[in-house]
Parts: sequence; structure tokens; C-alpha cells
Amino acid sequence: MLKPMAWLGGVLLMGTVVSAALAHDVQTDAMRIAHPFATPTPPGATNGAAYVDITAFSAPVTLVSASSPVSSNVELHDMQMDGDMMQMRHADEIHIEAENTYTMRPGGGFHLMLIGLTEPLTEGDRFPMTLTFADHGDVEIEVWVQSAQEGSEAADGHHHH
Ligand SMILES: [Cu+2]
Repeated sequence: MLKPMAWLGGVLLMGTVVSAALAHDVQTDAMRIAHPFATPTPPGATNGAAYVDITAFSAPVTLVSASSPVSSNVELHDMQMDGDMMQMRHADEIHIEAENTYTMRPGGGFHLMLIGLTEPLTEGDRFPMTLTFADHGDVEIEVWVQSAQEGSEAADGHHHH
């Protein structure tokens, strides 16, 4: 595993080629989960957010819950404009139709809210998370803590090879 500083230097030198190469994913019979990442949190923050891209293969998949040792709860959230206010709402499930991809990104839409962090999320950290799907059981993923831009670019690059 690369040391965070070496990894950061590589990204700065070689840009998106390296980010794409350093993307990671998990594949099951039913789906692919590409490049899970979470953004760093300021000291003292008690909540964080994680993002994954979920591609359903030949049948729809439905994410119903998530958990991680880094926080007391992981909630499915949906962030939408309500008038001129951004509002986060709890979502019961995230449904992805067959042969579709749902792309979570900072700034809006679905995300995985880490409620009650045991410690701040620091760039370069990695932590496990369990995603629970209706009919498809649990899928273990590893979440990388990256800036919104780096995480998004790595996930975007993942879809282009
Ligand atoms: Cu949220």
C-alpha cells in the first residue's frame, strides 16, 4: 500500500492518469461498486459523508442500509434544493435499475452520512464499510478519505477504462 505522501505526490505530478489507476472497486454477481470515498472532516466534526458509484448488472439493486466502525451510524441521505435552501433528508433506500449506475458526488443527491464519527476523517485514511442490499446481502467496501475533487475525479476516471 502506498504511503499517503507518496501517493499525493504522484497524483500532483501525473494528474488524472494516476488518480484513475488508484481508483478501487468491488464487484459481485449483481453489481459493481466503484471508488468509495469520503471527504475529510474538520477537527471536532461529528458527522461525515461518503460517496460510492453503484452499477446494477442484469437486475435492479436496492441499497437499504450501511454501517462502519468509524461512526455510530451510517444513514442513507438525499440532499436536494428546497426553494433556495439545501436540505438533507433521510432516504429509506437507494434503488438502481438494471444496467444503470448511480453516481454519488459531494454537493447534492444521495450520499452515505456518517453520524457520530469516533474521530475526524483525515485525508489518506481508509476505513471499511458494509453496504446491505435487499436480496443481495452485504457487500464489504473500503472507503478512501480524499478531497471532494480528488475523489470525484478518481471515480469519474474509473468509468472510462
Ligand atoms: Cu447527509
